[in-house]
Amino acid sequence: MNDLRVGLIGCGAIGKDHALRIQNKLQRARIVAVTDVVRESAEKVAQLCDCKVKNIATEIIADPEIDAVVVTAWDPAHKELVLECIKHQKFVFCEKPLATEAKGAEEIIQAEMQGGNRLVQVGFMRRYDKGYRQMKAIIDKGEIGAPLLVHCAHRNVASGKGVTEDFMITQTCIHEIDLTKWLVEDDYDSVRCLVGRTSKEAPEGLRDPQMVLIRTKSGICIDVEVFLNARFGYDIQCQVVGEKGTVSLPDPSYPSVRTGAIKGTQLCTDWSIRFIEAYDVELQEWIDNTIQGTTAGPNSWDGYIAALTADLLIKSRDEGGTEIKLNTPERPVFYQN
Ligand code: NAI
Ligand code: ISE
Repeated sequence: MNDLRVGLIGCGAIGKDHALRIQNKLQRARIVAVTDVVRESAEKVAQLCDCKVKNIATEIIADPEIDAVVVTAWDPAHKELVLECIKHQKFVFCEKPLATEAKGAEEIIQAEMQGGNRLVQVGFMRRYDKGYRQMKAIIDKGEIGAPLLVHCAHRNVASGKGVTEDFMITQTCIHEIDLTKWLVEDDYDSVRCLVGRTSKEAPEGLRDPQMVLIRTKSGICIDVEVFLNARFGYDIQCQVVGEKGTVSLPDPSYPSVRTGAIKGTQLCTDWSIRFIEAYDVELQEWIDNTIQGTTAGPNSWDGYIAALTADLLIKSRDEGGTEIKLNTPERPVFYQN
Protein backbone atom coordinates (compact mmCIF):
# COMPACT_ATOMS: atom_id res chain seq x y z
CA MET A 1 0.00 0.00 0.00
CA ASN A 2 1.41 3.41 -0.98
CA ASP A 3 1.73 6.20 1.57
CA LEU A 4 -1.20 8.61 1.80
CA ARG A 5 -0.24 11.78 -0.09
CA VAL A 6 -1.27 14.73 2.08
CA GLY A 7 -1.61 18.43 1.20
CA LEU A 8 -1.62 20.92 4.09
CA ILE A 9 -3.29 24.34 4.07
CA GLY A 10 -2.08 26.90 6.63
CA CYS A 11 1.55 26.87 7.71
CA GLY A 12 1.35 28.69 11.04
CA ALA A 13 2.05 27.24 14.48
CA ILE A 14 0.00 24.04 14.40
CA GLY A 15 0.29 23.67 10.61
CA LYS A 16 4.05 23.40 10.93
CA ASP A 17 3.73 20.97 13.88
CA HIS A 18 1.24 18.73 12.03
CA ALA A 19 3.32 18.81 8.84
CA LEU A 20 6.44 17.74 10.74
CA ARG A 21 4.67 15.03 12.72
CA ILE A 22 3.21 13.56 9.51
CA GLN A 23 6.55 13.80 7.74
CA ASN A 24 8.89 12.58 10.48
CA LYS A 25 6.96 10.80 13.19
CA LEU A 26 3.80 9.15 11.90
CA GLN A 27 3.48 6.15 9.59
CA ARG A 28 1.95 5.57 6.16
CA ALA A 29 1.64 9.23 5.05
CA ARG A 30 3.78 12.00 3.67
CA ILE A 31 3.30 15.71 3.05
CA VAL A 32 3.53 16.34 -0.68
CA ALA A 33 2.46 19.99 -0.85
CA VAL A 34 1.69 22.93 1.42
CA THR A 35 0.25 26.39 0.98
CA ASP A 36 -0.33 29.53 3.01
CA VAL A 37 -1.67 32.99 2.18
CA VAL A 38 1.72 34.16 3.43
CA ARG A 39 3.99 32.47 0.91
CA GLU A 40 7.07 32.76 3.12
CA SER A 41 5.37 30.63 5.81
CA ALA A 42 4.60 27.93 3.24
CA GLU A 43 8.15 28.02 1.92
CA LYS A 44 9.62 27.51 5.39
CA VAL A 45 7.46 24.44 6.03
CA ALA A 46 8.05 23.11 2.50
CA GLN A 47 11.78 23.31 3.08
CA LEU A 48 11.49 21.36 6.34
CA CYS A 49 9.26 18.74 4.69
CA ASP A 50 11.00 18.68 1.31
CA CYS A 51 7.70 19.15 -0.51
CA LYS A 52 6.08 21.48 -3.06
CA VAL A 53 4.56 24.90 -2.37
CA LYS A 54 1.23 25.61 -4.06
CA ASN A 55 0.03 29.15 -4.68
CA ILE A 56 -3.46 28.72 -3.32
CA ALA A 57 -5.53 26.24 -1.32
CA THR A 58 -7.78 25.27 -4.24
CA GLU A 59 -4.70 23.98 -6.13
CA ILE A 60 -4.03 21.56 -3.30
CA ILE A 61 -7.63 20.42 -3.02
CA ALA A 62 -8.09 19.88 -6.77
CA ASP A 63 -4.74 18.11 -7.32
CA PRO A 64 -5.38 14.47 -8.33
CA GLU A 65 -1.96 13.56 -6.92
CA ILE A 66 -3.04 14.62 -3.43
CA ASP A 67 -5.15 11.99 -1.67
CA ALA A 68 -6.22 13.93 1.43
CA VAL A 69 -6.06 17.41 2.95
CA VAL A 70 -5.16 18.82 6.37
CA VAL A 71 -6.68 22.25 7.11
CA THR A 72 -4.68 24.28 9.62
CA ALA A 73 -5.56 27.74 8.33
CA TRP A 74 -7.11 30.25 10.71
CA ASP A 75 -10.64 29.60 11.94
CA PRO A 76 -12.68 31.79 9.53
CA ALA A 77 -11.17 30.00 6.50
CA HIS A 78 -12.21 26.48 7.60
CA LYS A 79 -15.75 26.46 6.23
CA GLU A 80 -14.89 27.31 2.60
CA LEU A 81 -11.86 24.99 2.57
CA VAL A 82 -13.84 22.03 3.90
CA LEU A 83 -16.69 22.71 1.42
CA GLU A 84 -14.13 22.72 -1.39
CA CYS A 85 -12.75 19.36 -0.20
CA ILE A 86 -16.28 17.92 -0.15
CA LYS A 87 -16.85 19.28 -3.68
CA HIS A 88 -13.78 17.29 -4.80
CA GLN A 89 -14.80 14.29 -2.62
CA LYS A 90 -11.50 14.45 -0.73
CA PHE A 91 -10.91 13.28 2.81
CA VAL A 92 -10.14 16.24 5.05
CA PHE A 93 -8.83 16.65 8.57
CA CYS A 94 -9.90 20.14 9.69
CA GLU A 95 -8.58 21.74 12.85
CA LYS A 96 -11.25 22.99 15.22
CA PRO A 97 -13.58 24.81 14.92
CA LEU A 98 -15.29 23.27 11.89
CA ALA A 99 -16.82 26.71 11.33
CA THR A 100 -16.99 29.85 13.41
CA GLU A 101 -20.82 29.81 13.37
CA ALA A 102 -23.42 27.04 13.28
CA LYS A 103 -24.81 28.17 9.92
CA GLY A 104 -21.38 27.53 8.32
CA ALA A 105 -21.15 24.09 9.91
CA GLU A 106 -24.70 23.36 8.74
CA GLU A 107 -23.68 24.10 5.13
CA ILE A 108 -20.91 21.55 5.56
CA ILE A 109 -23.18 18.78 6.86
CA GLN A 110 -25.70 19.44 4.07
CA ALA A 111 -22.96 19.26 1.42
CA GLU A 112 -21.40 16.15 2.94
CA MET A 113 -24.74 14.32 3.16
CA GLN A 114 -25.61 15.31 -0.41
CA GLY A 115 -22.25 13.96 -1.58
CA GLY A 116 -23.14 10.65 0.08
CA ASN A 117 -19.73 10.05 1.74
CA ARG A 118 -18.40 10.97 5.16
CA LEU A 119 -15.12 12.75 4.49
CA VAL A 120 -14.51 15.15 7.39
CA GLN A 121 -12.74 14.72 10.73
CA VAL A 122 -12.59 17.69 13.13
CA GLY A 123 -9.47 18.30 15.25
CA PHE A 124 -11.02 17.74 18.68
CA MET A 125 -7.81 16.07 19.82
CA ARG A 126 -8.70 15.85 23.50
CA ARG A 127 -10.77 12.75 22.73
CA TYR A 128 -7.40 11.11 21.90
CA ASP A 129 -5.62 12.25 25.09
CA LYS A 130 -4.65 9.37 27.37
CA GLY A 131 -5.83 11.12 30.55
CA TYR A 132 -9.28 11.94 29.19
CA ARG A 133 -9.57 8.40 27.79
CA GLN A 134 -8.72 6.98 31.22
CA MET A 135 -11.39 9.20 32.80
CA LYS A 136 -13.96 8.06 30.24
CA ALA A 137 -13.16 4.38 30.83
CA ILE A 138 -13.73 4.86 34.59
CA ILE A 139 -17.03 6.67 34.01
CA ASP A 140 -18.19 4.09 31.43
CA LYS A 141 -17.44 1.22 33.84
CA GLY A 142 -19.69 2.91 36.42
CA GLU A 143 -16.89 3.22 38.97
CA ILE A 144 -17.99 6.68 40.14
CA GLY A 145 -21.69 6.04 39.60
CA ALA A 146 -23.89 8.31 37.51
CA PRO A 147 -22.17 11.63 36.68
CA LEU A 148 -23.74 14.64 38.41
CA LEU A 149 -21.32 17.53 37.87
CA VAL A 150 -18.34 18.37 35.66
CA HIS A 151 -15.83 21.09 36.60
CA CYS A 152 -13.39 22.28 33.92
CA ALA A 153 -10.75 24.98 33.64
CA HIS A 154 -9.11 26.06 30.39
CA ARG A 155 -6.29 28.47 31.22
CA ASN A 156 -3.84 29.93 28.73
CA VAL A 157 -0.78 32.03 29.58
CA ALA A 158 -1.75 34.93 27.30
CA SER A 159 -4.37 35.68 24.67
CA GLY A 160 -2.83 35.87 21.19
CA LYS A 161 -2.90 38.96 19.00
CA GLY A 162 -6.38 39.81 17.71
CA VAL A 163 -8.22 37.42 20.03
CA THR A 164 -11.82 38.52 20.55
CA GLU A 165 -14.39 37.61 23.16
CA ASP A 166 -16.13 35.42 20.61
CA PHE A 167 -12.86 33.51 20.04
CA MET A 168 -12.85 32.69 23.76
CA ILE A 169 -15.86 30.52 23.02
CA THR A 170 -15.45 29.47 19.38
CA GLN A 171 -11.71 28.82 19.52
CA THR A 172 -10.90 27.99 23.15
CA CYS A 173 -13.97 26.74 25.03
CA ILE A 174 -14.96 24.78 21.89
CA HIS A 175 -12.65 22.01 23.16
CA GLU A 176 -14.63 21.57 26.40
CA ILE A 177 -17.93 21.96 24.52
CA ASP A 178 -17.06 18.88 22.48
CA LEU A 179 -15.15 17.04 25.19
CA THR A 180 -17.67 17.05 28.03
CA LYS A 181 -20.47 15.85 25.72
CA TRP A 182 -18.23 12.95 24.65
CA LEU A 183 -17.11 12.26 28.23
CA VAL A 184 -20.56 11.93 29.81
CA GLU A 185 -22.37 10.91 26.60
CA ASP A 186 -25.26 13.29 27.04
CA ASP A 187 -26.65 16.02 24.79
CA TYR A 188 -26.87 19.59 26.03
CA ASP A 189 -30.16 21.10 27.11
CA SER A 190 -29.27 24.70 28.03
CA VAL A 191 -26.30 27.05 28.24
CA ARG A 192 -25.24 30.26 30.00
CA CYS A 193 -22.10 32.38 29.78
CA LEU A 194 -21.24 34.75 32.63
CA VAL A 195 -18.72 37.54 32.68
CA GLY A 196 -17.59 38.94 36.00
CA ARG A 197 -14.56 40.83 37.18
CA THR A 198 -11.95 41.17 34.43
CA SER A 199 -8.28 40.57 35.05
CA LYS A 200 -6.03 43.63 34.79
CA GLU A 201 -3.76 41.37 32.73
CA ALA A 202 -6.36 41.10 29.95
CA PRO A 203 -5.95 43.35 26.89
CA GLU A 204 -8.36 46.24 26.31
CA GLY A 205 -11.79 45.01 25.21
CA LEU A 206 -11.40 41.38 26.33
CA ARG A 207 -13.46 40.45 29.37
CA ASP A 208 -11.34 37.65 30.72
CA PRO A 209 -12.05 35.23 32.44
CA GLN A 210 -15.52 33.99 31.48
CA MET A 211 -17.62 31.26 33.03
CA VAL A 212 -19.56 28.83 30.86
CA LEU A 213 -22.41 26.84 32.41
CA ILE A 214 -24.10 23.96 30.61
CA ARG A 215 -26.91 21.65 31.70
CA THR A 216 -27.26 18.34 29.88
CA LYS A 217 -30.55 16.64 28.98
CA SER A 218 -30.25 14.28 31.97
CA GLY A 219 -29.43 17.24 34.26
CA ILE A 220 -25.64 17.02 34.61
CA CYS A 221 -24.32 20.53 35.41
CA ILE A 222 -21.04 21.50 33.73
CA ASP A 223 -18.94 24.57 34.53
CA VAL A 224 -16.00 25.71 32.41
CA GLU A 225 -13.65 28.52 33.44
CA VAL A 226 -12.19 30.06 30.27
CA PHE A 227 -9.21 32.21 31.24
CA LEU A 228 -6.89 33.33 28.46
CA ASN A 229 -4.52 35.52 30.48
CA ALA A 230 -3.89 33.29 33.47
CA ARG A 231 -0.16 34.05 33.12
CA PHE A 232 1.20 31.24 35.32
CA GLY A 233 0.97 28.41 32.76
CA TYR A 234 -1.18 26.41 30.34
CA ASP A 235 -3.46 24.64 32.75
CA ILE A 236 -6.21 22.25 31.70
CA GLN A 237 -8.36 20.78 34.47
CA CYS A 238 -11.37 18.50 34.44
CA GLN A 239 -13.18 16.68 37.25
CA VAL A 240 -16.34 14.62 36.99
CA VAL A 241 -18.34 14.20 40.19
CA GLY A 242 -20.48 11.08 40.31
CA GLU A 243 -22.91 9.53 42.80
CA LYS A 244 -20.16 7.32 44.25
CA GLY A 245 -16.94 9.25 43.67
CA THR A 246 -14.99 11.62 41.48
CA VAL A 247 -12.51 11.23 38.64
CA SER A 248 -10.01 13.93 37.64
CA LEU A 249 -7.82 14.53 34.61
CA PRO A 250 -4.22 13.68 35.47
CA ASP A 251 -1.70 16.52 35.10
CA PRO A 252 1.16 15.85 32.69
CA SER A 253 3.84 13.87 34.42
CA TYR A 254 6.91 15.90 35.41
CA PRO A 255 9.38 15.25 38.22
CA SER A 256 8.64 16.85 41.56
CA VAL A 257 11.32 19.37 42.44
CA ARG A 258 12.12 20.80 45.89
CA THR A 259 14.10 24.01 45.80
CA GLY A 260 14.03 27.42 47.46
CA ALA A 261 11.66 26.12 50.16
CA ILE A 262 9.06 25.19 47.51
CA LYS A 263 7.98 21.72 46.36
CA GLY A 264 6.56 21.70 42.84
CA THR A 265 6.27 20.32 39.33
CA GLN A 266 6.64 22.08 36.02
CA LEU A 267 3.59 23.25 34.04
CA CYS A 268 3.27 23.34 30.26
CA THR A 269 3.13 26.79 28.71
CA ASP A 270 0.97 25.94 25.71
CA TRP A 271 -1.07 23.26 23.95
CA SER A 272 1.71 22.02 21.66
CA ILE A 273 3.52 20.04 24.38
CA ARG A 274 0.54 19.47 26.68
CA PHE A 275 -1.34 17.51 24.01
CA ILE A 276 1.60 16.30 21.91
CA GLU A 277 0.70 12.61 22.24
CA ALA A 278 -2.98 13.27 21.57
CA TYR A 279 -2.17 15.02 18.28
CA ASP A 280 0.02 12.06 17.25
CA VAL A 281 -2.66 9.47 18.02
CA GLU A 282 -5.39 11.57 16.42
CA LEU A 283 -3.55 12.09 13.13
CA GLN A 284 -2.24 8.51 12.92
CA GLU A 285 -5.81 7.22 13.29
CA TRP A 286 -6.96 9.70 10.65
CA ILE A 287 -4.25 8.52 8.24
CA ASP A 288 -5.05 4.84 8.82
CA ASN A 289 -8.79 5.35 8.39
CA THR A 290 -8.32 7.51 5.31
CA ILE A 291 -6.18 4.83 3.66
CA GLN A 292 -9.04 2.39 4.32
CA GLY A 293 -11.50 4.89 2.81
CA THR A 294 -13.33 5.43 6.12
CA THR A 295 -13.69 8.09 8.80
CA ALA A 296 -14.00 7.82 12.58
CA GLY A 297 -13.65 10.18 15.51
CA PRO A 298 -15.22 13.64 15.73
CA ASN A 299 -17.17 14.27 12.52
CA SER A 300 -18.96 17.23 10.94
CA TRP A 301 -22.04 16.61 13.09
CA ASP A 302 -19.90 16.99 16.24
CA GLY A 303 -18.42 20.14 14.73
CA TYR A 304 -21.92 21.44 14.00
CA ILE A 305 -23.26 20.73 17.50
CA ALA A 306 -20.20 22.42 19.01
CA ALA A 307 -20.72 25.47 16.79
CA LEU A 308 -24.43 25.60 17.68
CA THR A 309 -23.57 25.49 21.39
CA ALA A 310 -20.93 28.19 20.90
CA ASP A 311 -23.42 30.46 19.06
CA LEU A 312 -25.83 30.26 21.99
CA LEU A 313 -23.13 30.81 24.60
CA ILE A 314 -22.14 34.01 22.81
CA LYS A 315 -25.80 35.04 22.67
CA SER A 316 -26.17 34.32 26.40
CA ARG A 317 -23.05 36.35 27.21
CA ASP A 318 -24.30 39.27 25.10
CA GLU A 319 -27.67 39.10 26.88
CA GLY A 320 -25.99 39.31 30.28
CA GLY A 321 -25.88 35.60 31.08
CA THR A 322 -29.44 34.42 30.39
CA GLU A 323 -30.09 30.68 30.26
CA ILE A 324 -30.76 29.59 26.66
CA LYS A 325 -32.34 26.28 25.56
CA LEU A 326 -30.49 24.39 22.87
CA ASN A 327 -33.13 22.16 21.21
CA THR A 328 -30.37 19.97 19.76
CA PRO A 329 -31.53 18.29 16.56
CA GLU A 330 -31.32 14.47 16.36
CA ARG A 331 -28.03 13.10 14.98
CA PRO A 332 -28.80 11.84 11.45
CA VAL A 333 -28.09 8.14 10.76
CA PHE A 334 -25.43 9.33 8.27
CA TYR A 335 -23.37 10.63 11.21
CA GLN A 336 -23.73 7.72 13.61
CA ASN A 337 -20.38 6.00 14.26
P1 NAI B 1 -1.57 30.65 13.07
O1 NAI B 1 -2.12 32.01 12.98
O2 NAI B 1 -0.23 30.43 13.68
O3 NAI B 1 -1.56 29.97 11.62
C1 NAI B 1 -2.61 30.06 10.72
C2 NAI B 1 -2.01 30.11 9.33
O4 NAI B 1 -3.04 29.98 8.34
C3 NAI B 1 -1.28 31.43 9.02
O5 NAI B 1 0.03 31.15 8.58
C4 NAI B 1 -2.15 32.08 7.94
O6 NAI B 1 -1.39 32.88 7.06
C5 NAI B 1 -2.75 30.86 7.27
N1 NAI B 1 -4.00 31.06 6.53
C6 NAI B 1 -5.10 31.73 6.91
N2 NAI B 1 -6.06 31.63 5.98
C7 NAI B 1 -5.56 30.86 5.00
C8 NAI B 1 -6.08 30.37 3.76
N3 NAI B 1 -7.31 30.67 3.34
N4 NAI B 1 -5.28 29.60 2.98
C9 NAI B 1 -4.03 29.30 3.38
N5 NAI B 1 -3.49 29.73 4.54
C10 NAI B 1 -4.25 30.49 5.34
O7 NAI B 1 -2.66 29.81 13.85
P2 NAI B 1 -2.50 28.38 14.55
O8 NAI B 1 -2.32 28.57 16.01
O9 NAI B 1 -1.55 27.54 13.81
O10 NAI B 1 -3.99 27.82 14.36
C11 NAI B 1 -4.42 27.31 13.12
C12 NAI B 1 -5.74 26.57 13.32
O11 NAI B 1 -5.54 25.48 14.19
C13 NAI B 1 -6.82 27.43 13.96
O12 NAI B 1 -8.04 27.10 13.38
C14 NAI B 1 -6.81 27.04 15.43
O13 NAI B 1 -8.08 27.17 16.03
C15 NAI B 1 -6.38 25.57 15.34
N6 NAI B 1 -5.59 25.15 16.49
C16 NAI B 1 -5.91 23.98 17.11
C17 NAI B 1 -5.21 23.56 18.21
C18 NAI B 1 -5.63 22.33 18.91
O14 NAI B 1 -5.25 22.18 20.07
N7 NAI B 1 -6.36 21.43 18.30
C19 NAI B 1 -4.07 24.31 18.73
C20 NAI B 1 -3.78 25.50 17.97
C21 NAI B 1 -4.53 25.88 16.90
C1 ISE C 1 -5.88 27.06 20.51
O1 ISE C 1 -6.38 27.38 19.23
C2 ISE C 1 -6.15 25.64 20.82
O2 ISE C 1 -6.87 24.96 20.16
C3 ISE C 1 -5.65 25.19 22.12
O3 ISE C 1 -5.84 23.80 22.32
C4 ISE C 1 -6.38 25.99 23.16
O4 ISE C 1 -5.98 25.62 24.45
C5 ISE C 1 -6.13 27.48 22.94
O5 ISE C 1 -6.88 28.20 23.88
C6 ISE C 1 -6.58 27.90 21.54
O6 ISE C 1 -6.29 29.26 21.33
